[in-house]
Amino acid sequence: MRIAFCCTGTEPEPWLAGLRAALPQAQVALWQPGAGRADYALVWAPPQQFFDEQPQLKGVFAIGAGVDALLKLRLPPNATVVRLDDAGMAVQMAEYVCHAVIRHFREFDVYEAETRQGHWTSHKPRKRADFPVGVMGLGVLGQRVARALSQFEFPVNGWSRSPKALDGVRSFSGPAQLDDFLAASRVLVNLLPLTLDTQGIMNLATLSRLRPGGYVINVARGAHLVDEDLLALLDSGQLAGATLDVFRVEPLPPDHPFWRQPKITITPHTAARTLRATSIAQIAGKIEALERGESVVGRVDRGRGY
Ligand code: NDP
Ligand code: OXD
Repeated sequence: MRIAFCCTGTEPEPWLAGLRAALPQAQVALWQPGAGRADYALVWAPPQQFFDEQPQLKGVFAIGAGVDALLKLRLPPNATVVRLDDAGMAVQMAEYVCHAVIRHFREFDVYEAETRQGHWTSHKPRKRADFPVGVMGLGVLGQRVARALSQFEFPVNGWSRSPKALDGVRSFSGPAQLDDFLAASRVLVNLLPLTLDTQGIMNLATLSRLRPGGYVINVARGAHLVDEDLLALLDSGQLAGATLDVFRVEPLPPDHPFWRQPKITITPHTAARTLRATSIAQIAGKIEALERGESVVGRVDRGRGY
């Protein structure tokens, strides 16, 4: 069995060594233009040339959870496309989102600014009931985030394509229930995949439906958010702030107005990182399962876009 590794922006050697150790029967190689044909591939931001030269691939494994960029390429017609299924990302995402929600709810950002100025001031405690959190996307990551938030006793709403029954989460589904979901939420967490249906979903109309003093946490993809609409709602005071990990252009260009808006907290696409050892173990297990003719979880539905 031959495995090609084609991941832009990733140091290949530790991945190649890990894959060789996990699958000693396989020939694992870093892809170079003109390389021999492989059975399986591990990819992140591969060039189109890679797939054009490898039409026989049986399986394509993204070393991330989001496959929006991958699905824009012409892929081998018969390849099973598989994304990472948690692989250590869900707990990181739960940490990130809980940190952002709690920092805003408890006003830790305000306290930090005040104590830096030498001010000893305490603020009236805010009520958790006044901060219902809406999680858009209740998949592998969204469900873990919703569970963590409900353990902190925030009221949690969730919105997905199909209805869900999750303890401590009020479920909304489909376009018909989006307005009700937004109206019931004050903090909005985006964990949707980027698809034709979800691009630009956080815009003037939808963000205006949040409860007054709304707060936006975008950890999915930059193209879910209409940047100008967020800025307008922050300027008008309708939204209280935002924590953004993902952007339409990454790295966020130095002249982008988000850098200068003090109500926006920026992190550099780091909410949930791919963990190499866990990911290799997961992918190796799935390659073995596919070789045995079994099905695997995390299979991407190309038509659905995630
Ligand atoms: P999943 O595919 O497991 O879950 C997607 C969820 O979104 C599902 O609940 C799905 O509904 C819902 N959904 C999809 N389309 C729609 C729609 N049109 N309307 C309503 N709900 C919809 O994805 P993950 O949880 O694994 O990951 C989510 C995203 O997080 C990734 O696509 C990626 O962009 C981003 N990400 C960001 C990282 C970071 O570091 N910032 C790291 C990793 C991922 P249903 O359940 O009904 O199918
Ligand atoms: C992912 C990401 O999709 O890193 O895994 O954003």
